[in-house]
Order: sequence, then structure tokens, then C-alpha cells
Amino acid sequence: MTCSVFTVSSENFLLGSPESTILALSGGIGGAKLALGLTQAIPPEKLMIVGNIGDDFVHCGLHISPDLDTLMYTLSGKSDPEKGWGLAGESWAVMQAMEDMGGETWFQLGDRDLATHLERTRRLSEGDSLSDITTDFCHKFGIDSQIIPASNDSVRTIVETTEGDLSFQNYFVQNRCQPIATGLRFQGADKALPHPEFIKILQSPFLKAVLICPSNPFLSIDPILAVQGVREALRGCSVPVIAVSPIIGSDSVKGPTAKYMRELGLPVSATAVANYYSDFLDGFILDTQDEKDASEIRKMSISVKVAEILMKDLATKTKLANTVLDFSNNCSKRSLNLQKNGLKSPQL
Ligand code: FO1
Repeated sequence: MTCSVFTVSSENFLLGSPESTILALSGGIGGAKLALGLTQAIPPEKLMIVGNIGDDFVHCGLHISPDLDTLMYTLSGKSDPEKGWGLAGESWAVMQAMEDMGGETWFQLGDRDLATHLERTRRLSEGDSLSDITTDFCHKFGIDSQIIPASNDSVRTIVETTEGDLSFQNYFVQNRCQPIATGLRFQGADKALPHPEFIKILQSPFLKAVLICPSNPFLSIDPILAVQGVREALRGCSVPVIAVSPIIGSDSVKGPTAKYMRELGLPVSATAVANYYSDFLDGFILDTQDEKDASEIRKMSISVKVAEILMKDLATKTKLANTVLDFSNNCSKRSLNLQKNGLKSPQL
């Protein structure tokens, strides 16, 4: 995908440091929207996206990586705009045939989407890594940004509910997030090694900023942070770490973020999200509807930007991306703010 829309502010951003790379941590649909905006605001090859793999699972014998695929389909302009996942203009002949046979149909796999899972599964069985496969797929889809899985090792999100433990897709799709969540764990995360490029870029002098996309902090971002050494690397990184709120008007934009927060006894607010990331966060972008939260977040020595963060179309995705980039350019490290205020940095 070529870079098309440059605004004055993003040109300034690039003039400052031509080598700069932006690292974005993302889940599926919401994160992919901002990632697409970023590819319009900077040259896409300057963007590295680390995708969540906690939602991955084996279904009907196929390895499915929903968030990596959502990123890939969105950035290539091929995603289904209504659903936000899967491919646009998809046909469903295989699913229909499965239904006729009384087979597993709760997780909908379109005919062309199936090719992604078949080919990924074949290559994994031959010993290729998930990241190499993802890189090759992205090239085939014409994507110039780098999409990498948080790890090449297995990390599986387990949702602990009052009805027992459920694997992520059983909770999310099969049970429509209805069971009451009591906790989460990320099976394998403590043993999983981060993708080497992920840690390398966090320590690189060419890194300009780290962006936490407006994905679900608990279900989509936490599985990335849980991978060995990632949280520590973020705490120690020398560039601003900026998060975009997944909350608008004290509710989730989409998906179960608000429900999950309520069930865990957390207030559903932008403040609660900023607080959740506060051990490594330097800047937070919240929606105009949540402006009341700004002062509480500033008290944590986190810089705050208030903006319209709902991404309805390509123009609003690009606008938010430019806002995030400009903010990251002007945002100082929180450790400096803490020093200024005579407070201690969080323990590393
Ligand atoms: N989400 C659904 O709500 N229902 C589905 O049947 C479904 C199928 C599916 C197939 C491939 C894929 O890449 C994603 C799919 N998703 C589906 C989305 C996915 O479950 C979630 O959006 C993510 O895991 C959460 O980020």
C-alpha cells in the first residue's frame, strides 16, 4: 500500500528525524483502524506493528491468528468494513457445506479467508515461524509496514469466568462474552520469547515513539505485555510511550472492554485505563467526551491530549494518527515529569 495523504504536521514529524520508526502495539479491529491511519500519516515502511497472538487458536485443525489477519486485511484495504474482521466480498460456501453436514460453524471462516489459515497451517507444520509466514503474507497483500507477532511462541488467553475457564474464542465468539469474567491468564506467556525485532526496536536509536492502539487493554494489549521482558523493555525505553483510550464517554467503543472492567470491579473510565498502563506510560489521548478525566490522569504525571478519537472513516483514522504523532513529538518522558514534581519513578 502506498502512502498517500501527508499533512503538514506529519511532514514536520518526518523532517525532525528521517530515520524514525514508530512502533504500535495492537489487537484486532480498533487497533487496526489506527494502524491504517498511521500508514497514511507516515511512510508505511516506518511503521512496525506488534500484533496480539493471545486470540490465536487451532480450529478445525487450522491455526487461526485473528488479530494478525485483521491487521493484514485492514492495512491492505481488503477487510470487511462492516464486520471489521475477515475479507470484504467474501463467499461462505465451505461454511454452508459444513452446516449441511452438522459440522462446527460457530467460528465463521470465509472461503478466501480459509486460504490464509490453510497456508499458514501448512507452513507452520513444515517448521516456518509465525513471523516469517506473516511477513510473506503481508508482502503478498502489498503491505509496506512490518506486522510481527508479539512472539513466535504460543501465548493463549484464557478467560476465567464464573462458568469456568474458557479459551479466548470460546469466550468471545462462541459465548458472545456473556459469561461473567473473574480474571484472565495468558498461557505460555512467561515462557514465550518476544519477537527479536520487537525488543531490538525498543532499544533502537531510530525508534521515535511507541503507540498503544485503542485496543482492549486486558484482552488485546496485556497478552503482548505478558511476553517475557516486554513490560520491562517498555518501562526502560527512552522514547515516549503513548496510549489512545479505548473508552469513549465512559463506555467501550466496541467489544467487551467496559463489560470486563465492570466485572473486575474497575471503574469504566479513561482514567482507569491510563492508570492500568501507568508503569510505562508517558502520554494518553482521550476523547473530548471524557475530558473530565484529564486532570486525574495529569496527576499521575502522564501528559494528556484531548481529541475526537472515534475513527469512522479513512479521514478520521488519518486525522487521529496525525494527532497521535504530533502529541508523541511534544510529549516528554514521564520520568522527567516525576523528577520535576519531586516524585519517584515507578520501580523497574
Ligand atoms: N468474530 C466473530 O464475532 N465471529 C466470528 O465468527 C469470527 C470469525 C473470525 C474468523 C477469522 C478471523 O480472523 C476473525 C474472526 N472473528 C470473528 C474475529 C475475532 O474473533 C475477534 O475479533 C478477535 O479475536 C478479537 O480481536
